[in-house]
Amino acid sequence: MNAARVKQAALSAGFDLAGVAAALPIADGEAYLDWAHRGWGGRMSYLTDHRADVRMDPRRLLPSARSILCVGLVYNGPQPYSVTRREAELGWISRYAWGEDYHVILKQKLEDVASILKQEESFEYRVCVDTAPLLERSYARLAGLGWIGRNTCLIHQRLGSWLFLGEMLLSLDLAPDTPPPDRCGTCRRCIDACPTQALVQQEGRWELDARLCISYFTIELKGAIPEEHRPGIGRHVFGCDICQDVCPWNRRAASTHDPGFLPLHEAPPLERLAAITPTEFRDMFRHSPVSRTRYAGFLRNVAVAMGNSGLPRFREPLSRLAASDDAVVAEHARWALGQLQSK
Ligand code: B12
Ligand code: SF4
Ligand code: SF4
Repeated sequence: MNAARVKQAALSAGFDLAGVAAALPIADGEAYLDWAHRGWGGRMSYLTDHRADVRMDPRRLLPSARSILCVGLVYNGPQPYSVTRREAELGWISRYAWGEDYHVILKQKLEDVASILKQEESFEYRVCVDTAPLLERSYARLAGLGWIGRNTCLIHQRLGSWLFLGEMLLSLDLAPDTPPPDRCGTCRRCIDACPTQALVQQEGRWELDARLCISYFTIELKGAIPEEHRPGIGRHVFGCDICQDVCPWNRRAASTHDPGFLPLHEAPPLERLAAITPTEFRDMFRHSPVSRTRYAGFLRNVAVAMGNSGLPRFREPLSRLAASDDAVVAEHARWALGQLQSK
């Protein structure tokens, strides 16, 4: 079987992009270890524990691996970007979490690709989407899917950066693709737009200090959000899209053709979110990436967003959250009340 056939099978299974990289260690691995050792992964221990070393060689995930099929799937829709939604009463859920959980959708499609190809030849494979210790963006770049922008996202010249990535490690020997040129040029819009200055230059290239990123605070960080970082979070209740919203390559970004990514939750009113019960939270976000924050983490984020809204009418729902049994939610709500008071 050759690389063209494998990529064709990926496109016929519904992926927007497909390319091949060799299943070998890569130079970005060193930069990754530096990043992890510098502590820029914050408390995401799954990035910095023994799994940091696993990331150095894809053959540690599948010893027989010779090639990596890298795929991209667009999740974007025609809805306006967060930087244009100014309504103070609305929270912002980031674009990637509006629909169903992408892990499930991409894994199923990759299994479909394996089934198609298995009819023609037998091989070993392993499917990865997000959670495996693999440098997904780096391999996707090597497989020709796009370049890595200063916002650290993989960008495709025609489709933009609203892409999920997935991989299939394969025991097949396939001809690798070549990475495209970096097309950021002299632009630095993402760097200037980031409200928390999380994009930092490090030895000539831009990296993300996750400890400053809104996406990290609102999705990954458990417990209290450091007070000094709360104002920068604005009205984000799950993730952040700003450094992609402002990217010129997303001005005419493609829209998804996958019904699973049709938006269910976009910019919900904060007042409604502050009042949801645990059962409503489960029902609303059962199949969505938002479930990762869990109920209390989500209410914590809603409290911060209300505190940053400047709207006095949020005092009442915040007073209710301040009486929460969850100490973290209650403390963030008290902080938010203080913010509204000081305004
Ligand atoms: C941890 C994690 C996060 C962390 C840290 C993000 C980060 N930039 O490091 C947090 C929680 C902040 C996060 C946020 C988001 N994430 Co995330 N995240 C991951 C995860 C699980 C690991 C990433 C990682 O290893 N980070 C550590 C840094 C050092 O590695 P890296 O960013 O991959 O960078 C490597 C290469 O890109 C390369 N590189 C970086 N810069 C440059 C520059 C040049 C010139 C070159 C040659 C190479 C190069 O070297 C680095 C290794 O040293 C991946 C899935 C995976 N297994 O890879 C998803 C992933 C990166 N996330 C994804 C998404 C969608 C997001 C969000 C958009 C979600 C949101 N809306 O909130 C944001 C985007 C924020 C941003 N600007 O990056 C997608 C990215 C798709 C894309 N088009 O790039 C991934 C690939 C998940 C997936 N399977 O689709 N994420
Ligand atoms: S996701 Fe938001 S906070 Fe994180 S780097 Fe991009 S703009 Fe900054
Ligand atoms: S906003 Fe500009 S610098 Fe940032 S990723 Fe896009 S093109 Fe590159």
